[in-house]
Amino acid sequence: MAMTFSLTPEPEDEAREAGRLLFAGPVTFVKGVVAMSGLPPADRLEVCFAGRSNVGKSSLINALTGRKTLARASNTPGRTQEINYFALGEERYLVDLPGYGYAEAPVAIVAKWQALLKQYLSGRVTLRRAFVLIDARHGVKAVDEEILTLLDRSAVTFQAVLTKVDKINRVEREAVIEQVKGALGKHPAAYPEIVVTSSEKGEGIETLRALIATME
Ligand SMILES: Nc1nc2c(ncn2[C@@H]2O[C@H](COP(=O)(O)OP(=O)(O)OP(=O)(O)O)[C@@H](O)[C@H]2O)c(=O)[nH]1
Ligand SMILES: [Mg+2]
Repeated sequence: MAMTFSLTPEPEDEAREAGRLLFAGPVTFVKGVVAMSGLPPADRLEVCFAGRSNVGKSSLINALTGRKTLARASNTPGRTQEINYFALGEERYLVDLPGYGYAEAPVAIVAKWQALLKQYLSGRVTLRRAFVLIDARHGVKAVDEEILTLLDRSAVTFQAVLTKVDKINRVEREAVIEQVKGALGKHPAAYPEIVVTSSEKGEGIETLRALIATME
């Protein structure tokens, strides 16, 4: 059966308020994890942010939490090399994953990240959803397919999040959304709604907050 994809609608007032409240509460950096044994206790729901190096994962976490420098964001690709855990009070973990597709990363390091990523995605029982970030200027690329397939195999529901949408115009926006819809159609673990965001301009941020707050 063909899946149909749409954009995530604006949240209802109640969900929007739940999102606002959750993200207005205390946010703390918990730890950077380099091995499964280092994961914090699985005592609350968590969502992770995956995507190519430089796609805007850390910037999105900063925008969601309204803290400019909570997650390190930079022009240097491959900066985030650990699984970084952030806590929203005692309600949720937000997990910033190492970026993939960074051509200059040494092979041995890449292999190590991939192994950890695989273990994390298939072995974390409280992981409720993976947000897979896609640069709105580029759409879904071959390097993204690898993680989408990994998510299918791990049976982790993933939701595509377009980033940096402030950098493209209306026409480009429609085109990339169509491209992403087509690419997601091949993945059984894809959640049927796409979120369009700009960490720079705030677009889609309240929608994501509401999604994370109302997840069960
Ligand atoms: N215009 C614009 N630039 C953005 C946006 N989000 C991120 N950027 C820029 O994109 C670059 C990379 O952002 P990061 O948040 O560090 O990307 P990342 O995915 O965490 O990268 P790694 O940790 O290396 O995997 C930075 O220069 C950001 O300022 C956005 O919504 N709009
Ligand atoms: Mg980062």
